[in-house]
Amino acid sequence: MNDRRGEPPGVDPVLLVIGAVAVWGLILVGLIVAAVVVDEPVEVLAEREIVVELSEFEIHPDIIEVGPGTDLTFRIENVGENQHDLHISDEIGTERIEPGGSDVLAAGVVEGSYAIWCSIKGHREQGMEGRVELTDIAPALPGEAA
Ligand SMILES: [Cu+2]
Repeated sequence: MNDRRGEPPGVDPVLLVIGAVAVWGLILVGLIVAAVVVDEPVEVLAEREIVVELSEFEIHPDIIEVGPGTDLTFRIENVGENQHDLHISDEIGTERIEPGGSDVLAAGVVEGSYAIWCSIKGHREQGMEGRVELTDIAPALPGEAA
């Protein structure tokens, strides 16, 4: 019988080997995935311009469905009576748009669904929020520019 009570506490060497192999395996998989992702160019299958209207307190249309590979541009019109803006992330968005004003936001190729919102304090909570939804097909939208 193998009595290990006399040995210093530690990890079984077999487990160490298994752990090392697992770690190297994960690193290898990570490198392969990174190489594939880096090598694959973003394929633009369609360019779409969507007219989005901002008002108190909504974004219209609030659901924008686009197909894979869509290079999306927002043409934003503030039809409300207060300043508004349109954000697609915390970092990316328009400046504040005056009532009656407009702006253009190039959102780039849609790679997944995401939220859009007005970043002015309290506006998102009151309803100025929408979503870009990535779908298999891209139906024509009422707000779409010709
Ligand atoms: Cu707003």
